[in-house]
Amino acid sequence: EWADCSEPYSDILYHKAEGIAKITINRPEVRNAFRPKTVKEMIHALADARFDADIGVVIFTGQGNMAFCSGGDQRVRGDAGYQDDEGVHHLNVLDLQKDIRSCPKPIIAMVAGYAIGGGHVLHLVCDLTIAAENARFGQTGPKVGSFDGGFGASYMASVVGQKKAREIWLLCRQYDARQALDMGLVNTVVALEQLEQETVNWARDILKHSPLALRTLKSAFNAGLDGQSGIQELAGNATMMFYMTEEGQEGRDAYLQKRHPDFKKFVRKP
Ligand code: 1HA
Repeated sequence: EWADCSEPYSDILYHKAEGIAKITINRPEVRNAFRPKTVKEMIHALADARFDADIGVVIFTGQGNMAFCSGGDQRVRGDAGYQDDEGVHHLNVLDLQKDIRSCPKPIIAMVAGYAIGGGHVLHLVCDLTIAAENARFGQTGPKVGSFDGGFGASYMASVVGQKKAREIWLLCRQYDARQALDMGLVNTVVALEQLEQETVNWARDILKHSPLALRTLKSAFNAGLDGQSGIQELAGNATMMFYMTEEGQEGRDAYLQKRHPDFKKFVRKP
């Protein structure tokens, strides 16, 4: 049974249950297109999930069966981005993408219906994607005057290969769940009625495993493609684990006790 934590939000729903946080874009009337506020709320909820020690896995999804997300809300697209209520233009979904990648907890995209445009890139940057049989995937940028040349291009190419990634962007076709599975864009395809149960099953399996192993693996998978910031993440985990050792703590203790550190008792491993 999900606990409802949606109270502070208008554009999303936010739920928690047994170690799982679920963030749902709640704008089904526009196929769950996001406006700056939607993205701001998703960033906020994701941060909450990250800092909640009881949460081990995050699910991203869209309200209803018609769409996961149809990308940026074209009705509020101004001349330099998507306009918020103050008229300021944003491309803040790029910040959300970075937060999804750098979140040390696994994130699963649960996709029913359309994952299109910027909504397609959102599922792409999640660690895993569980698709319902009615899921449809694709980019529209070159058709509607946009493109995502960041994770949307290079990371997509690393997921589906260069030829397929270029096809997806150059032709702007839609692909059904089976085609998406065949090209490695999703992890599994299930009946629509099974979608949430199956996604929760995957999350439960993940929750059985070592949090430290999971977070280090995630940063390791990111490291190559994310360049300096990928290395920073991976190295941050190394530092965290070093802090957890007696050897690391000897340095701290010596400093605080105003004495020379004694590292002699720590063996040099081959
Ligand atoms: O590329 C980026 C970015 C790149 C760099 C940095 C930041 C970025 C941020 C965003 C994006 C983008 O997302 S660009 C791509 C924007 N999205 C699209 O081009 C997809 C537009 N939607 C569709 O192609 C179709 O609606 C659909 C394939 C998702 C669903 O088709 P379907 O089932 O036939 O429904 P449809 O009748 O088209 O849509 C239902 C309602 O939802 C329509 O409104 P209504 O006529 O009922 O008033 C439709 O206009 C609305 N809607 C759907 N998607 C959007 C939308 N309204 C605004 N924005 C949308 N994205």
